[in-house]
Order: sequence, then structure tokens, then C-alpha cells
Amino acid sequence: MPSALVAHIEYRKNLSGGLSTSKLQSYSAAHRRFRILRGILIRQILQVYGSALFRSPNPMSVLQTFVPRILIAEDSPVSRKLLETILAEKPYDLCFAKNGREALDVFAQFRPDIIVTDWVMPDVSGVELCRQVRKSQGPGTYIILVTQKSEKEDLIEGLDAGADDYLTKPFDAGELLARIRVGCRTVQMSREIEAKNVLLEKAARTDHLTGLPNRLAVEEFAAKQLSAAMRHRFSLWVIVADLDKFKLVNDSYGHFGGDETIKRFATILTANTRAADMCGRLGGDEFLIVMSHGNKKSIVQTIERLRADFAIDSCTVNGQAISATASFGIAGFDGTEATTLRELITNADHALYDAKASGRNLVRAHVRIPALSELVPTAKR
Ligand code: GH3
Ligand code: MG
Repeated sequence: MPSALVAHIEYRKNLSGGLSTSKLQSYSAAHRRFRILRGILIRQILQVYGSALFRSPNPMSVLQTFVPRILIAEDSPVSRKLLETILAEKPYDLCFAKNGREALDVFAQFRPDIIVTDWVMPDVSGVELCRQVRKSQGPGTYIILVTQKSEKEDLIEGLDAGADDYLTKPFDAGELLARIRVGCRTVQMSREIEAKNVLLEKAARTDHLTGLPNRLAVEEFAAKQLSAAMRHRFSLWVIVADLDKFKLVNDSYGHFGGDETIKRFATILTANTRAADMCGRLGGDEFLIVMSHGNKKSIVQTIERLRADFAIDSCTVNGQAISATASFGIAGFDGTEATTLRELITNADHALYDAKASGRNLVRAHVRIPALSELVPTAKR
């Protein structure tokens, strides 16, 4: 096993105590090397596979292989066979129901894109089927009612119940196929709108530069977590982080060098945050981390480790290595005293201000939690 990995394992084991000071020091150094190597590896993986790892499958891609699923609800075996014969030659995915109740079951299971339904059926009529389908959640289904009823009142009743189109028996096969094509176009268009809405919703909550959740998303998550923490009495921590003298980074290495530094910080934040927690970019060089359930000691250790990882790491732009540091302010809800997100963030901001005023590249906790502030180192490492 590589020595750095052995050191990492030993270092982790020692978090619960047990190693001599000299051994711990040597393991600490090796452990730090391990973390840096791991950081570099994560960054390289993200550079190659980043988009695939961070993005869920593109919702638009499913539309490229759109094969409409059509449910035929018809109690007459002869009519059912006729419909099947007309539609079987086309590239449709067909399913069948012998009555209205069965149609509802098939609908719930397979969510067809189009339903071609008879009006008069045992149990549940075609009109009732329209009503039930419209009541259910989920993507829109295009419904064509096929019936012998041809009075205007019938047509109005069918359309009001939720049918999109109406065809009277006996129908022309070409007309049925044409109406199904209209249904396919309508369904595909509504699927495209849904897929675009998903993308827009995601874009509205994502920071463009880093791919992290943006202010809206991370604050919304924090507010939800805080109300759950107060209800179920678990601890919640918010950490505000701000890059140190970042204007100087921009001035020295240009805006692109600054951007790369922001991205590098985001990668380190992500690598150090558990799946149940969240880190987001508030804007500029400011970030918010939301962590729950941890105890004071583990939160301080995590943030200290994060601070050290960032300070020791660097990125290269135009052949120049760019390093930077960040300061952190921690505030916590300890599971007992009610608070608001606004108060927590304000307290974390005060602690951050304290870290900046005390020399930067520091972690500071809000003083309302004395045991926590005792654990925070007061000098740079
Ligand atoms: P301090 O240690 O007190 O935080 O000093 P600072 O220079 O970091 O001051 P401040 O946090 O106020 O400066 C943030 C700078 O970040 C100002 C702005 O030019 C820069 N900035 C904001 N957004 C971006 C961005 O998207 N890319 C780059 N490259 N720079 C940005
Ligand atoms: Mg700053």
C-alpha cells in the first residue's frame, strides 16, 4: 500500500486518539501530502469528466429517441384489432386495454403519450377516463375519443372532459393516422418545453463559473435544513468563506487567473463536503457551506483541513503558479436555542470579519458557542 495512503489511514484512525505525538506529526505531514495528491487527482478527473459527473443526463437527449407510446382502450375485439392493424405498421409503441378500468391501470403503469379511447366501455367510460387522466399528475397525454356519438353536445362533453380530439365511427384510417401525428407533434412539443424548463430551473440555481449551487439554491437549502434542525433538534453549521486579497490575484494574474482560483477553491470545497451537506457560491469570492449533524470538533477539523488544503495547493495559468488563501467564519445552531438563517449568516459574517482582521488565512467561530471557539487555532499554521 502506498505510504501516503497508510499515513492517511493512520491519521484518520488517530482522530479517535491513540498515536504518540512524534508519530502523529510524521503521519500529519504524509497525510497532508495524501490529501493534496487526492485533490490533484479529483481536479484532473473533473477536468476530463467534470461535465458528466456534475450534470445529470441532459433532459433534451431523451427527445432525440422519441417513440410515441399509444394506449388503445376499446372493449370491442373487432374494433381493437382494426386499430391495431392500422397502427402496427407505424413506429409506435402500442399497448391495449379491454375496458376503462384496465385503461386506467395501463395508464398509471406505462404513462402513454397518446390514448385512443372508445367512448362507451364497461366500468369506466371513455369520457370518465379522460377526466381521470387529466386529474393525475405527470406529463401531458394526448387523448383522442373515438365514438359513434356525433351530436355537437357529445363533442362538447368529450372535449370538456379532457379529450384533445374527437373522431366519429366509422373513421377513415388515413384520418386517424393524421390525427395521431398531430398528437405526436403536440406531445413532443410539450415534452421539449418540460425539458427546457428543467434546464432553466437548473441554470437558475447554478453558479455558471464553478458549477456549484448559487446563492438562491444554497440559501434555500440552508433555510430548509435549519427548520428541520430546529424541529428534530440536530445541529446545523453555516460557514461563510471569502478569498483573501483576491483583488490582488486578479491584478497580478488577470481575470482568468482569478477565475481559475475561484474554480480551484470550489473543487476543494466540493471534495470536502459530504453528500448530505452543501456548498455554494454567494457571489464574487464569497462562498457558503452548510453542514449538519457534525459536532463542534469535526466541523472545525473539516474547515481547518479545507483552509490548509487550499493554502498549500495552487493552479497554473500561462505557466505561472497561482496560490491563494481563504478565511472562514463559522456559526452554529446547537440543536437547542432557536435562531434564524439570517442570524446564523450574520454571526458567521462577524466571525469571518474577525478572521480577516486577525490576519486572514484563518478559521474563526462566532463567540456564542464558547467551546467551539476554543478549538479554533488563533495563529496561521
Ligand atoms: P479581502 O481579503 O478583504 O476579502 O480582500 P479582497 O481583495 O478579496 O476583497 P473582496 O473580497 O472585497 O474582493 C473581491 C474581488 O473579487 C472583487 C472582484 O474584482 C473580484 N471578483 C468578483 N467576482 C469575480 C469573478 O467572477 N472572477 C474574478 N476573477 N474576480 C471576481
Ligand atoms: Mg475577498
